[in-house]
Amino acid sequence: MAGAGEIRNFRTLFISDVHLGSKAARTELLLDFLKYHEAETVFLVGDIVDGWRLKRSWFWPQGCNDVVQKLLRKARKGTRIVYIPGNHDEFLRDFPGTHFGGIEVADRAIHEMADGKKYLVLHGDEFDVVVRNARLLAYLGDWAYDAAIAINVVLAAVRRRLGMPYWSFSAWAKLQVKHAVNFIGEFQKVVADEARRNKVDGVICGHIHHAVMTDIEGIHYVNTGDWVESCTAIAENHDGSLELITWREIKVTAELHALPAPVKSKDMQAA
Ligand SMILES: [Mn+2]
Repeated sequence: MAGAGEIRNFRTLFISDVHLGSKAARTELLLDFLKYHEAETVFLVGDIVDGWRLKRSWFWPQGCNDVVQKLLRKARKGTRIVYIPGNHDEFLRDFPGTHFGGIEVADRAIHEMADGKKYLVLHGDEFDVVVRNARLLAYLGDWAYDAAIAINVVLAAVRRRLGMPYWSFSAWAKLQVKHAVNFIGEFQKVVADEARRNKVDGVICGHIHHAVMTDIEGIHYVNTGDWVESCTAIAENHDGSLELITWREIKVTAELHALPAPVKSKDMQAA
């Protein structure tokens, strides 16, 4: 694992749920991460900017600008950057196919890894409705499933026009701590099903702030996590293999090693 000061080069990086504009965004750590990680392509997998927060009260410290500048600079230097909006930055969903500052906007993407495996890349909030009503939809069948997603997309667009916030799965799931594990499992299953319907090998998403790489009935389910708590990213190596990077852990470990030994001693802290 790379220590501080060593730049790593990847084929692709996947980052999501930064929530720029919310006080919880770990912009300093992300900036640091972007400094030490280069890639040919960077996918921003949604909820990069927290439009709902900004609508309520404007909070845009220098750290937010620094992150945006860093990404734009990467784009200028030749990194392909694809921005897939999430529910918190859904204002960008009105602009699929557009470019700004060298950044492409797309609803979802199919990414082919270096080894030829295909992955569906999407934020994942469109499946909230399926997760919420999983049992009912399973009972009603395929048509109800498709209808539920279609209605949800229309409803989200109407709410957006009316200036109402999108219903947030992740916030809601966190409130239901007892059931959160079930909901995460259900979300993963539903997203893996979508990958199967698209006849791809895997899926890379965000939204639920739960970074993981796992196999779900033959589909490689990958979640990028977030830059609010976990500070995680997914990286594709040049051979097509994927890596889950937890930057906070690497940073903390590197900082501990940099500390002189006596400072780490419990006696010193007690004193
Ligand atoms: Mn989201």
